[in-house]
Formats: sequence, structure tokens, C-alpha cells
Amino acid sequence: MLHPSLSHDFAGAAGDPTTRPILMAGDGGRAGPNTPSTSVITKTKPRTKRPNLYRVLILNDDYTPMEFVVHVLEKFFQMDVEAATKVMLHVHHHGIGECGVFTYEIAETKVTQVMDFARKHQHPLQCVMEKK
Ligand code: TYC
Repeated sequence: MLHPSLSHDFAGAAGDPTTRPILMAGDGGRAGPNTPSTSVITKTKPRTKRPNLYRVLILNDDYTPMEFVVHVLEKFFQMDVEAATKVMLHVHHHGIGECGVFTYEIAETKVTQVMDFARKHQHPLQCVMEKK
């Protein structure tokens, strides 16, 4: 088990791999008191764990140009101009909107990339992540 702070992904619900006994054979009482009298064959069942997922969101503000937000969505979230424009207008009207859903490290990277890019261009655009 990873340290709890490192287990953003692949934790929890589906559980850890289990080792379960599949056979116990007795010796019919012939072994002495200190003789191991049973054998156990174990088999580890493969368990596929679902990763924790995180939404990456952008926030509206009064200053970042619409074209810049569309460019960000195309550049970092692989949207075409039509999809990017829809998301940008959703955020413009509702205050917040989803750019995508990712595992922890990818979501964190996207947030950092967007924040660094916005800062470099001196726009106040904010990008955050939240656990689904
Ligand atoms: N509200 C901005 C404007 O009118 C546009 C905008 C949209 C800014 C989405 C940020 O996440 C954003 N220029």
C-alpha cells in the first residue's frame, strides 16, 4: 500500500488484491504434534481498481478575452474551435465549466499548464480541479 498522500489513484472501492486459500488437505491424524499437518495452496486474484477521477474546471472573470479562453481549451484540452467556444460561452454565462476529467497527476498538470500560460499572458483566468 502506498502512503495515503500518494494514493490519489487506484485506491479504495475495488480493494486490494486478495490472497485466498483454495485447498486445505488434512493428514488423517498420522502426523505428530509438531509436524505441519496441512498444506494451503493460495492463489492471488487479480483485481482491477478504478482510478480516482478529477474534473478540471475554468472560472469566469471580467478581463480574460474570450479568444484567449478558446485558445487555452484548444491547446491544453484538445478541443476543436466549436467545442472550445461552447465551453467558453458556458463559463461566461454560468461562472464555471468543465474542461475535462482526468486522473490526479494529469489533472494537476493541466491546471498548472493553464495557470502558467494565463500568467505569462497577464490574464487573470483561473483553473482548478475537484474530485469527482
Ligand atoms: N467573461 C470574459 C469576457 O467577457 C470571457 C471569459 C470566458 C473569461 C470564460 C474567462 O473562463 C472564462 N471577456
